[in-house]
Amino acid sequence: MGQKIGVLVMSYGTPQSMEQVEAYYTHIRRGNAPSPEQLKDLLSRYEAIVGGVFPLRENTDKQVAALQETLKTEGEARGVQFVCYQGLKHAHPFIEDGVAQMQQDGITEAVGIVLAPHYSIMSVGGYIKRAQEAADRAGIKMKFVKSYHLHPSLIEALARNVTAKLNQFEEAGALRSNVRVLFSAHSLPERILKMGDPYQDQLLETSRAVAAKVGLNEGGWQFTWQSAGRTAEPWLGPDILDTLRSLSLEQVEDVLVAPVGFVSDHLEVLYDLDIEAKAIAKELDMRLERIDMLNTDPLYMKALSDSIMNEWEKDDRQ
Ligand code: FEC
Repeated sequence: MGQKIGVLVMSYGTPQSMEQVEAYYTHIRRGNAPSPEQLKDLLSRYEAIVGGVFPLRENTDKQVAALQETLKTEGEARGVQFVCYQGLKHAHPFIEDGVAQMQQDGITEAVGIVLAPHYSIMSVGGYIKRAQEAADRAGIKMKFVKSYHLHPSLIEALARNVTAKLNQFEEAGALRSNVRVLFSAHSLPERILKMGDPYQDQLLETSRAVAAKVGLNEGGWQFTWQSAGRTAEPWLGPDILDTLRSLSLEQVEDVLVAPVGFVSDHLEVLYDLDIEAKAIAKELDMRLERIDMLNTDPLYMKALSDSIMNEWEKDDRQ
């Protein structure tokens, strides 16, 4: 097999035990330890989620393995070998560890991609900055996929998952046209808008494309934020909990949430939506369901692998 090309697959990262939560939280807060109340609150959220305490760890492993498999065929067709390395934002192996491993394995060219489809300077931009700095130190030539929020396979997978849940509403006796679809994503501080950040626009583009593919009419869907940080500055809204309260006033009884900003099962989905939002929905006498997450969906793997190929084959002079 010909030259080895590194693929740095970057993801958020999660602790691997309750004892590691404090260090993890401190890392997210750029070295500032959380208060005892903040730590207690986060520990209780991890305790509350079902299906394994830290499911993101295993899900990221599975996604990277599935992507490696998908890239095998692409490499064979091009006479090169794509080798995946994990680089996590807030846990081991950190982004810098992934780059160091590539250097140790003699990799000189690599492509980086984040397991999050939408670009923001505060999210994907942060991953890329750290990877680029580490690659410069290691003498590795790196290119990056910045976003892939409109890749046809991603839209197809999300639309299929929305349709599957709408069918379930119908089977349970609801009128399909009465179900409100809420597309959601992690909120960020409002100041990103003044920075001309593309995050919000890209999320709306994904939502619009999925809505069109599913055949939702204009009033059948809307976008809302979730999981905002608890800091003093304003975060993008409306938050999903407020959106549910407004929908209740509009007499909406059936809601399907599609967290298009996330790609796997983890705390922000399993707690913020499945426990917290569902509890509010119950109080409001609403039925709230969530679409399945993509995890290792072959269509998602295709979206990642196509985006990596496109970036790798881009002419450097462009
Ligand atoms: O399952 C897990 O263990 C981890 C789930 C998880 C994912 C995730 C994704 C994103 N975040 C984004 C932005 C922020 C900003 C802050 C922030 C804080 C937290 C905390 C936890 C957490 N995030 Fe996260 N995020 C996940 C988990 N996130 C836990 C800390 C406690 C809390 O606030 O709930 C605020 C930082 C600060 O205080 O300065 C900003 C964005 C994404 C989606 C893109 C991506 O995956 O990178 C954006 C998964």
